[in-house]
Amino acid sequence: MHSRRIVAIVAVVATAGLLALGSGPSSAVGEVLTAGTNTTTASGTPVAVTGFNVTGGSGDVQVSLATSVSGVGTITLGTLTGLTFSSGDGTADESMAFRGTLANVNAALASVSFTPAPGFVGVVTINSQASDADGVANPDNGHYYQFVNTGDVTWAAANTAAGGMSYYGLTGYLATITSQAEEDFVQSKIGAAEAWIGGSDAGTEGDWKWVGGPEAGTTFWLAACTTGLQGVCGTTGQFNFWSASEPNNFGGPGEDNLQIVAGGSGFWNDFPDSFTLPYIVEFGGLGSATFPTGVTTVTVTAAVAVPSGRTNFTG
Ligand SMILES: [Ca+2]
Ligand SMILES: [Ca+2]
Ligand SMILES: [Ca+2]
Repeated sequence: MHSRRIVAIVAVVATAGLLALGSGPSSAVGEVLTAGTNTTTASGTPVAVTGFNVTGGSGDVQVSLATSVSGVGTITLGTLTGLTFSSGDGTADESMAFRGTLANVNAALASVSFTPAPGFVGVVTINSQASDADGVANPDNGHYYQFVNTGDVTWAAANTAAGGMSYYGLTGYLATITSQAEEDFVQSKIGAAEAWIGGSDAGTEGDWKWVGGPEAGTTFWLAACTTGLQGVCGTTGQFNFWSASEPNNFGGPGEDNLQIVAGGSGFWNDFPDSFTLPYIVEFGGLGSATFPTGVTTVTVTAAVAVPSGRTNFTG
């Protein structure tokens, strides 16, 4: 891979992930990413790639940079001040993702260089992307989540609010938890707080369905699954994470809405809509994500050598 002799198309992708204010995905997005300026270098010679810049949005931003294929060279940042890396470390990386204040991110973006792999000649593509810094995707499904803890609301109000939220083109919905990995990721967002999620049995008592997202209308729990189930129900084929003896439809009016209980266990409980809680919104599967992205090329030419056995004319 390090000695290809034909011209290849290599993509270096710079990904800048920009999230809005610290609360998460739905806050002010609107970052604008300017990709680096296309440039040229000789084989084996590092070159500065100038022109990368992020503007707009608010709060910290996240940026990623990556070559489109492996083995063609690496990207290095000359300035690492104030950056936190979620992949790579900013030195000789084929891909990297980092976050920081807009000023620190732009200082780093002003110090980008590309070092061609030994012997490589051809065109390298560097891809870039930006987003707000809280927009960390669940690696299990690529979805984003926002914990809304700015005033407790009923489940119905939370469900309506979630559906009105969007994140870089993805429409929100009350979280649908369909695997242990997703359960764990959501729990990491809410800590010891309690929160509404997107399940309800208001349609038919004891028939628990996800109400929104790609799973809308999917039944995940029926009585045959048994109370307190934590895992996949053999009857529905769906993941559950109930607290012991739940759901129990407790009390006179009953309980038709799904919450994660307080304390950090992540366990589920059926709860009355008249109660008010924070809620967690999921983004992914509805709509298409439109993060700011850019493409930059570095053309690596063969080094010019003076033929042996010949003296340059100096007259
Ligand atoms: Ca989900
Ligand atoms: Ca119920
Ligand atoms: Ca209950």
